[in-house]
Amino acid sequence: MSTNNRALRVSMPLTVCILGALTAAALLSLPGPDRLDDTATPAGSSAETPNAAAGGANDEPRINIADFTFESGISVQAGETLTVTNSDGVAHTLTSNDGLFDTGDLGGGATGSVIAPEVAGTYSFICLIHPSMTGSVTVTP
Ligand SMILES: [Cu+2]
Repeated sequence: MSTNNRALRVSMPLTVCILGALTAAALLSLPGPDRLDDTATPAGSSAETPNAAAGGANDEPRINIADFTFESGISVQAGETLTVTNSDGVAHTLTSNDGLFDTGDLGGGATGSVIAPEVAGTYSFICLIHPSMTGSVTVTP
């Protein structure tokens, strides 16, 4: 008796599965114009708010220091937080030549941040501890 019951319990979900698979296959094979529209949707429609409050955004601008060299080619929006990571084993600073921003001493492996100036442009900086270390950041409006 119990064998029959078990067989029933197994066959019911199986039937549902097969029906579901067939339905899915039928839907996928439909020549839906909607599907074509989906792929054609431009990706730039999700506009970021320019003055978004500082938070744990994943696309936060970062600059890395390694081997006594500032990472180059970094750009940041005016007023935005720029995260600075010191990947060396000794302390560095990232200090604006114009005194506009300064991480202060960043120990080996430490992370700090500066706020980008409000005026767009290219800003040069140095490491106060090793003045031969120089770099620049591009601030965009
Ligand atoms: Cu340094």
